[in-house]
Amino acid sequence: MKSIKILMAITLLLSFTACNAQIKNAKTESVKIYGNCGMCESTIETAGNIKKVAQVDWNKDTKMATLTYDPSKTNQDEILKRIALAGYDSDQFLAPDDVYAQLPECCQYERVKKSETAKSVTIADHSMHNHNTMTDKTTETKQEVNQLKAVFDNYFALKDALVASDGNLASAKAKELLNALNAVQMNKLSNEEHTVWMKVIKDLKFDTEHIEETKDVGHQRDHFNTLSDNMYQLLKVSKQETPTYYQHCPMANNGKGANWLSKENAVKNPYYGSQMLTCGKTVETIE
Ligand SMILES: [Cu+2]
Repeated sequence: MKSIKILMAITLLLSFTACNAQIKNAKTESVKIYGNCGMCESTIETAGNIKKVAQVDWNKDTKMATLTYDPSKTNQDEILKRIALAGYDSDQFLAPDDVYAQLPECCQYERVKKSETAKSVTIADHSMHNHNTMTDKTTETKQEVNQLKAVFDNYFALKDALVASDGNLASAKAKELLNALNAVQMNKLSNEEHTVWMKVIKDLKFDTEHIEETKDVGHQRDHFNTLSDNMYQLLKVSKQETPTYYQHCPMANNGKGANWLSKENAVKNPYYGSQMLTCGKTVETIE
């Protein structure tokens, strides 16, 4: 019995060392993170982990997390900030209230009174940047936090190519959009984004692939119609730094009408281009 225990201990030790071996000059710290259950554990660890850079091991009984990280690439604040953005408070960073509210019921741990020292983290939080000299790393973290931004930006570029009725450019932009879609790490999405993502990703890729495969603007516009509907659903649940305008043209799609998203309130119709450039109107402003 004793030998089995020792064997288990050795195996555990070895696997632990093997994981950490990937992280260079690993620094280890212990820090409290608030949470409840096993589901919290996986969310916390997934949010904190970055391959070869940071590893989080959270204990649901003690609420203590072991952070192992490469100090030349990240720091405790960055890890805790990512975890706060996934819904979990630490004594240093508080999760945004809306993200906390979206946690499954079993994960809604009791929040301690907001401490004076803890900072409330928001998606567009710039307060950290001022006293953080590692600019590159901060940018990296921010991209992860707002990783759907590349998807939306490439969609807008595709839309502009269709406004210009440029099938070659639209095909090229669709290729970039496809790359951006493939680069999204689902586990870094918020719960709400994740739900919509699962619903629309197959169709997003389908339409984007078809737009890429042709130079025929008419065919591209057919796919852009459904692509825009799905992008709209995704954008509705994703935090934006600037407003997006949801616009409608009643004549497009053989008179059935079609919508699209734009960063400008002024109408530039992607379904007709110069033929009917300003046909349409803004039907919703998404803040
Ligand atoms: Cu097609």
